[in-house]
Amino acid sequence: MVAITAPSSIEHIPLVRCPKANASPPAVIPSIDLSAPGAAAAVADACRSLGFFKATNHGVPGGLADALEAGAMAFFALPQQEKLDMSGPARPLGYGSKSIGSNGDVGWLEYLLLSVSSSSVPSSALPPSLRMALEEYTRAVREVGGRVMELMAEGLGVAEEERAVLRRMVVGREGSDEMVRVNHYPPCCLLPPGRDCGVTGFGEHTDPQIISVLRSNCTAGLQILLRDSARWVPVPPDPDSFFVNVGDSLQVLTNGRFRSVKHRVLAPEGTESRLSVIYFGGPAPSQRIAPLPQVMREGEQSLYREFTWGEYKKAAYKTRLGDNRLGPYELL
Ligand code: GA4
Repeated sequence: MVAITAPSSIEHIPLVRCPKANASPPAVIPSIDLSAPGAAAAVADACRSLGFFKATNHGVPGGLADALEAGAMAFFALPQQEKLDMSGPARPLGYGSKSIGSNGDVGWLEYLLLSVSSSSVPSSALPPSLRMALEEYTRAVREVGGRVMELMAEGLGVAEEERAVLRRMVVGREGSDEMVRVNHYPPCCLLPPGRDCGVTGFGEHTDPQIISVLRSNCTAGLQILLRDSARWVPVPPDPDSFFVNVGDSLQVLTNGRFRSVKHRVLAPEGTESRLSVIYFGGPAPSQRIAPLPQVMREGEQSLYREFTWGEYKKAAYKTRLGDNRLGPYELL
């Protein structure tokens, strides 16, 4: 853990203009065309091996993300007190700066964490343009999440008439627990340029939900952990694509076939800030999280003690970011 003692430069960060994203990411991050034949098998492969992939050809117009990025950067450029007054401190929802969760984790970032109801993002005090951009963006990204969950089920071999099993736990389901998080990582230049300043933007963790769908501007920083080689690899940013994470709950629903991915963000060096927006697809608090009968082989034992999403979330919020939250639920 890096102690962050330098003064904050979180106010007045200019909007970053994007050069075209690198067209050929390192082979390690699978890039999947969601509309191509074979997408379901590719999604399942990526979720088994990495718990992470890049989704292209997703159908979300670029303008939605651009509008949200502009609105978010204008919001983060406001004086600290105004941001707090508008959204309230993150406990856990609202505006947060450097402090993550309530158990002592810190990072080089500020953020907005909001809950999403099926029709709106309840953030009534936010500037109207930001609120509208968030609502439109969230509606579109939720659809990407839903489509991905269908492809996941198909790739797991679930029969056609039941392929909506995962999607229906989250999308359009009364009381489902969807959230959206806007993270702003200002540049952090604690060391001479060219040296890895190594400051943590957001510490390593897995997401507790079913899936997370992330989009960032063109500033790098996201890394994922390759479980097999215990190696951190950078994820080249691509503002035209989404990145999908398998969450802990999906690991349980698939009885360990899909693995939740450990990821982290390093603070940007140089002059450009990183802005990312993440949609977290969680089910209703009463949803039972246990291996889906549709994916289990005959006689297969569950690897996890069953829980509800509400129980797991409550326990998760008592942990530190880097803790192994599924550990206490593992059987065998
Ligand atoms: C990680 C995924 C989401 O960002 C989040 C985070 C939450 C928070 O920031 O309040 C947590 C973290 C996340 C898991 C462990 C607890 C709770 C911070 C933390 C230390 C919103 C979520 O749902 O879980």
